[in-house]
Amino acid sequence: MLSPGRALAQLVSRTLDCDPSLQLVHLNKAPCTGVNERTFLAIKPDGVQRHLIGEIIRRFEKKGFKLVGMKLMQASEDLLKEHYIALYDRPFYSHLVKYMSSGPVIAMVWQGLDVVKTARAMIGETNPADSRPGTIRGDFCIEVSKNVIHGSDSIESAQREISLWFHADELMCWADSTEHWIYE
Ligand code: D4T
Repeated sequence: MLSPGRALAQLVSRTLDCDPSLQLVHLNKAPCTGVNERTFLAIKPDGVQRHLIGEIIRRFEKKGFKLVGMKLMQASEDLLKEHYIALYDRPFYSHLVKYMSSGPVIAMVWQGLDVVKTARAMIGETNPADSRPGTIRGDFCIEVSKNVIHGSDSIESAQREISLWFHADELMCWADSTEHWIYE
């Protein structure tokens, strides 16, 4: 059972994050479900170098998802080792960490109904050769080790990755004026 203080904190957090009439509320303790589900996406160094930032953001924006956090950054090896910890024993792990830290990446948090699953579908398969045309990897890359974009593979991964890459005050809750044309 939650203490009264904690229950109140959860209620406040939930109210703040879900109320679209509040324009710019900074917080990270969101109940990430329904239309407030969030995913972590990162345009990898090859995507940045190949000038694909605008093209990739355009796809998620036009789909109807809401951008709630974004930064251009050079990720440290420590951050990337933690991010890819589940792949620690894979032969490509060190190369992956080096490549991901070799140049700037665009780290982003997107929000919307089923955004984790839908973003993965829009991204395509891990190996671009298996990705259908129309997906990001199907359209813009060839090799698995240069596959342009990362997307969280589950809601749990998304929550872990968002808190790894972003501070609470870097995420924004804002009212999207088109929302009632996107959701019932
Ligand atoms: P990410 O995590 O980058 O969105 O990729 P996926 O979720 O689609 O796939 P993953 O975690 O299995 O792989 C992470 C990352 O490692 C690169 N990779 C993968 C690689 O360089 N060689 C390989 O053989 C594999 C399987 C590509 C994505």
